[in-house]
Amino acid sequence: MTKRKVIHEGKAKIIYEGPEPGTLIQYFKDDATAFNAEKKAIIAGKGVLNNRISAHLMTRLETIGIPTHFLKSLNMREQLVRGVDIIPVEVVVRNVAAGSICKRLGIKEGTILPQPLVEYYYKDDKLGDPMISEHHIVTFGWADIYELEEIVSMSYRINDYLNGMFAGIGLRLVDFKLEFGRLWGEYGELYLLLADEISPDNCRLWDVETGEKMDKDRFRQDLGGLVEAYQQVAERLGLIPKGGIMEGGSINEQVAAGLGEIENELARERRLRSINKPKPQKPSSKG
Ligand code: AIR
Ligand code: ASP
Repeated sequence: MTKRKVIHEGKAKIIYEGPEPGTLIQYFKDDATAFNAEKKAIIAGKGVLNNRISAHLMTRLETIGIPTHFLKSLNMREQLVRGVDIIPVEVVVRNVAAGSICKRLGIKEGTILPQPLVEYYYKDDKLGDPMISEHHIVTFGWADIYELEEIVSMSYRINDYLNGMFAGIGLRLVDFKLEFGRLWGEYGELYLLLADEISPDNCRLWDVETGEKMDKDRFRQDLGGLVEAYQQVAERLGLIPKGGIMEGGSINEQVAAGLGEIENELARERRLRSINKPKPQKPSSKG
C-alpha cells in the first residue's frame, strides 16, 4: 500500500494528493465542529452522507453551467476533485434569517429576507472567520473585481437552483456557505470553480411542513439526531435507500458500498468558462 500525501487537513475533511496531476482526493471525516472548533464530536456516518450529498449537488449544478471542482465519487468517503487555489473568502447566501445574522443584527430567526443576501467572511480560523466587505476583498487582493462579480453571479444562480431543488423535496433553503477556487488553463487563462462541499454541514435546511432543522444546527444547538436528519435529506434527494444506511449506530457497510457511483461527466467534457481577465504578462526580457 502506498501512503498518500496529505495536502491539507481541515475540520471535516482531509485533502490528499490525487492520482493524476491537477487532481486531489477529498476525504470526508465524521468529525463535527462548531463555533470555530470550540465544540467537537464524532458523528458516525456524517462523512459518508456529506460525500454523497455534495457529489450530487455539484453534479446538478454543472447542468446549469456552474463549473465545479467535483469529478467523481471514489468510494463511501472519498471523491476525486480538481486541485484549485482556494480564494480565502467564504461566501454566505441567506434567504431566511438564522444563525449569526440574528445575533449580529438582532433579527428574529425565521424572518424571510426581502431579497437573497450575500455576505463575505475572511477564511481564517485563527481570526474566527471575520465578516468582511467587498472592499476588504479587493483591497487585500483576495480576489479582484472581475472575480468578485463572477462569484456573486454564480452564488445567486446557485441559490436559485438549490432553492427550487430543495423546495421540491419539502425543504427550505435558509442559507448556505460557498467557497471558490482558481484554476489556470494551458494558455494561462483563469477559471473560477465552485469548490469545497455543499452539504447539511454548510447549509441550513428546514422541513417545510414541521419547521424541523435538518442541518448542522442539530449539533450546534444540541438538538440530537444529526445523522438521522442528514439521512432524511439524502433519502429525499434519492441518494440512499429508504431506511437509511445506518445500523445500530454505525454505517451498514454493505448498503453503503452498494450505493451507485456519482460522476460529473460534464466537468470532463465541457470546456471551462473563462472569465474576463487579461492573460498574465510574461516578464519582459528587455532591460
Ligand atoms: N457556514 C459558515 N461557516 C461555516 C459554515 N458551515 C455556513 C453555516 C450556515 C451559513 O454558513 O452552516 O449555513 C451561515 O452561517 P452563520 O453561522 O454565519 O449563520
Ligand atoms: N465549522 C465551523 C467550526 O468548526 C463553523 C460552524 O459550522 O459552526 O467552527
